[in-house]
Amino acid sequence: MAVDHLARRLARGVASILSPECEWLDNLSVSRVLQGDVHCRVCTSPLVRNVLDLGVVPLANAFLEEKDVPLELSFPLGVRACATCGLAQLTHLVDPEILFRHYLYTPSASTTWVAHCEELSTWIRQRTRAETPFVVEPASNDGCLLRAIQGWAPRVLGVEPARNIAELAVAAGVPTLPEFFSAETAATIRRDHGAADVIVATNVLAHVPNMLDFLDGVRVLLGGTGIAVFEAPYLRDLVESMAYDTIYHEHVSYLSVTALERAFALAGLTLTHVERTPVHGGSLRFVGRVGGSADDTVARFIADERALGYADGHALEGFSDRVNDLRRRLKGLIDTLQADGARLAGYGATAKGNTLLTTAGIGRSDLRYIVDRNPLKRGLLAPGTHIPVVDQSRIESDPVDVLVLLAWNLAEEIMDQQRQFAARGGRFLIPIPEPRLV
Ligand code: JHZ
Ligand code: ZN
Repeated sequence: MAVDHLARRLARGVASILSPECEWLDNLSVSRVLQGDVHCRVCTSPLVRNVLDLGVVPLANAFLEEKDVPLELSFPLGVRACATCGLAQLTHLVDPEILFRHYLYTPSASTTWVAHCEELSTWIRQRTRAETPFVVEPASNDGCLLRAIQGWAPRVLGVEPARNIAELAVAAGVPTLPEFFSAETAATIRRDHGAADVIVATNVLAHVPNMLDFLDGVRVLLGGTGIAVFEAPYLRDLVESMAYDTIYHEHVSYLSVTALERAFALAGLTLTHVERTPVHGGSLRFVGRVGGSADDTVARFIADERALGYADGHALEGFSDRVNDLRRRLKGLIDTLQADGARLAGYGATAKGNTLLTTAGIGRSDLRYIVDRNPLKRGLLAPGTHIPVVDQSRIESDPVDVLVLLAWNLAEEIMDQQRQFAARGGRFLIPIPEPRLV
């Protein structure tokens, strides 16, 4: 990326944080989220609970070239929670144009995720009544899920703001609109293609600053008997499994069912069903419809959240201390291994891995390199730590004793694939929920 282009993007990013006049912030109809002026993006109550302050860190997916290192910017990363509806959200937002217009993450690099897409596709098919359904996927990435869905629904449309990734999807045969999904985009799609029978949105609702506008778009686009299926990381799993590294600037909300039910109602949708799915360290799968009624899962989740303190953010008390303790223990374990002469590298150039490394003070002198099989990330440096991202062959040519699993959510798949490394005596360090060597 040309230096002046990067500089412009970064300058816009700073402006979007500091300036209330910034265009995209003006578009937030529900909340104006600025430093010192933080309201819940669902219920608009003031956010009174400080949950966590992770300092000032670079953007977790902003892998960069060596020459761009002097231009790298960092942004405050903190979480507050709403005592009224239980939503947890970031204290500072970065312009989605900067975060998502050019993207390096593609889920197809993980066999686990591809298998998950097959399962989700079947799950949706079983709940769809339309004979030739029209399926729309906001944030469709490289079309991984829609490719599975095309097996039973020939009419699909992806909506993906990352232009480089949308091109990959189109090349793979998945029609894709290179846009952010919003109420406005939804109205255009409905006008041009008709109502959707299915909307499926995985790992995007928590990424959207204006969640209510996104849900409004779902309502606008969904036909009367249509079904909207979502997946998003669950706040309860984040806290219980100490997945604090999944907190980064892309993830602006941390969702509970209590907050979701309220958001759906405000957008004119009914939250009709909720269940848990293990992906990404623990997520919710949930369904929205226009009209209709909830099954008993919704009330059950909400009752549990009330009992456990997730309905009013109580459950997040003490989380900060536990995170600080985990950070110290992880760094301590890595220091001890190095003192014993072990050589270490990372596996999985993940967004969360970058949060983990930068916030635990683990750097280039600790990890020689990070292996990743996604070609878009290779040859670049990890944000903040500037550890080089390399391909898997490096494990053979420049051997290490310990691989730190930065993609700990995919530990099984990676350890299975790295059996030879283990057979040679190599060990894996799994950092979350508790740093441990296997
Ligand atoms: P993975 C992404 O987070 C970003 P990340 C995003 N913001 C989001 O919300 C979550 O997903 C849900 C590599 N890998 O899925 C591929 C191998 O190299 O944990 C990926 O780069 N070899 C959208 O970045 C990375 O690991 C392997 O054998 O935290 C996994 O990234 C396998 C299995 C993976 O997401
Ligand atoms: Zn709220």
